[in-house]
Amino acid sequence: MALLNILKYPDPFLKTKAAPVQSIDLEVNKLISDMVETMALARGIGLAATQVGVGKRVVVLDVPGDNDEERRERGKNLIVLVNPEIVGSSGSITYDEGCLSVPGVTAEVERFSNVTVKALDREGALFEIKAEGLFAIAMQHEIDHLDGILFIDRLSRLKRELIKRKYKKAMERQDRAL
Ligand code: GNR
Ligand code: NI
Repeated sequence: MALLNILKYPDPFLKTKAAPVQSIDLEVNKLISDMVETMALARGIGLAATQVGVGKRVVVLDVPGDNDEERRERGKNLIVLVNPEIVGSSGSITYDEGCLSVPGVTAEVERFSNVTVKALDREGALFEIKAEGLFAIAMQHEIDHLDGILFIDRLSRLKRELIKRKYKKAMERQDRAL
């Protein structure tokens, strides 16, 4: 297991579109293990390979459930998506999103409230999963990463410019503190 470096906006690699995984070999398995470890340490609910500088369509998710028990325990809802595809969607939901690649800022983003996603699991078996609420939001957020899209790209131009300024200031503050 190894910790991976999470790329931060405005790293140009975050804008790249990831390629489908051809075979879930040892290398992809190692990537998945390292992404799970990296997501846990960063306390994220999801992580896309693009964020760790790998252009492969791989996502890991660990979205806490509604009850307290599930909120405390990490890895309980761990799910791996290889070559994920949204095959059904409905409704809309607005949520205050954050991103490990855009640390320190959040913004309200509108997405589908329900999605059905088709993907391969770690063993290469095809499966379909229906998601709602935060789980559905996180899946869309991660699939966006694989297509080179950040949550700030989904904001109106005005809101995007405001949040970029806020982010820049937060980053400068952090640099000075180091
Ligand atoms: O940890 C994360 N929390 C989160 C909260 C609201 C909407 C999306 C997310 S995903 C984010 C981790 C991350 O950046 N994944 O790409
Ligand atoms: Ni993100």
